[in-house]
Amino acid sequence: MSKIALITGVTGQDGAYLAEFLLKKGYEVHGIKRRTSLFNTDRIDHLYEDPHVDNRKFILHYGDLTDSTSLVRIIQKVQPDEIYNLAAQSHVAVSFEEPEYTANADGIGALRILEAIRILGLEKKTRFYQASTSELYGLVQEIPQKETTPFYPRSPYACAKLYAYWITVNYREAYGMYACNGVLFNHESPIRGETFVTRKITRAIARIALGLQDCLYLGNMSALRDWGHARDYIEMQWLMLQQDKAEDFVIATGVQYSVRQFVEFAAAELGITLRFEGEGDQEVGIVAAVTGDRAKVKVGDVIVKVDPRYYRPTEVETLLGDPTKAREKLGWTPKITLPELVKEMVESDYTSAKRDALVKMAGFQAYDYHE
Ligand code: NDP
Ligand code: GDR
Repeated sequence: MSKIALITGVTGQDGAYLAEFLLKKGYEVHGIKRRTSLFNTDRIDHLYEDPHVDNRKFILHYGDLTDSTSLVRIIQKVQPDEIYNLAAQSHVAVSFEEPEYTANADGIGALRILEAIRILGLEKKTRFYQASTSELYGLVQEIPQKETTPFYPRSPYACAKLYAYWITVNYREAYGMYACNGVLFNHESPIRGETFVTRKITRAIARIALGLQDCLYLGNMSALRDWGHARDYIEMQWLMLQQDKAEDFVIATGVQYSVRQFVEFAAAELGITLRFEGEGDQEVGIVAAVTGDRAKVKVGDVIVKVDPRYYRPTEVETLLGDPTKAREKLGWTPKITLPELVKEMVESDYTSAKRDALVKMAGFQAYDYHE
């Protein structure tokens, strides 16, 4: 009998990689997706199986983390061996605009699943993974951050995730459930959401290089992050549920870069050397040199500007993880470096932008998008 996994947030970046990973391992994979007015399954369309076919291995259910009834019904029907709770309103800046919804989905949502497991008497059968985050460290108390570093959340998102973190620990201790937190640092990929800073940068640089966009507007370029590749981090989520005893783990690369450096690396992939001038709101990125024939920009063009609208009311300035526990106990080390990640993301966005440029040249206006 193959194991059964249920993934919330299956239509997101991590959900898509995890579903593919578990299917390759022979799991029967169930995913929860939300009803949306347009299709939201782009990232998992390649895994889709026709519902008319028998013995499907990948099955989607409508549900929502803010709706206990749907969660109880799905968990009762699926009887999962493992639940990966990846669903969340995952954008930190947006959480300042939608704090109550974020608390409901990201905080209470985890509780709803844990309670569903308990109500259905599945405490001994179903293992639970909570997608916790380095944002918990917020205003940093220690560098690098590890499992024992105190938390200091700095956004409604991080406060909601703090609740989810502790309720997971509490259900483990109170009811003996196999429930654990993966405290994951930022991880990115070509299918990262377009409004997170890395993808916003790689997408904009590709479009600027092809003349589809003039400028990239960013917020705090001095923020420091420990960026890994989502594909590397998925294996960890699975490994954490395969241990004898449930424990919480930090997952990170242990290497840190600034947003500014990320922009420089991305531009360099297309032959653009950037020079940064000015300070604060006045800082700009100017084209200092162009090599190769992939970028249609000129020396002296200003292609990066600061827009204070992207500043956050409270910022997390520096995150750097110490993944020693994961390395020692789970034998895990990340395989993909930041330069490799940037290259993969830029190449993917450059290919999409070339398609848009062709559409534009053929007389159809390409989708113009600056967020
Ligand atoms: P994404 O934003 O790409 O995906 C989030 C998923 O959650 C989407 O499938 C989304 O559905 C779904 N979702 C949102 N709200 C609800 C809801 N109310 N009910 C059901 N589903 C919902 O996030 P990632 O894949 O990047 O991250 C996965 C998880 O890991 C998240 O919980 C995130 O907070 C956490 N995390 C992510 C890190 C990262 O760097 N990527 C680092 C640390 C933690 P839809 O497609 O319809 O929008
Ligand atoms: P983060 O990721 O907040 O770390 O949360 P994001 O990519 O949004 O921001 C990283 C840093 O870049 C700065 N920044 C900008 N960010 C965005 N989105 N847009 C901009 O224009 C911009 N300019 C500068 C931000 O201020 C920040 O310092 C991500 C999410 O995936 C969370 O769900 C997850 O928990 C954490 O990573 C770990």
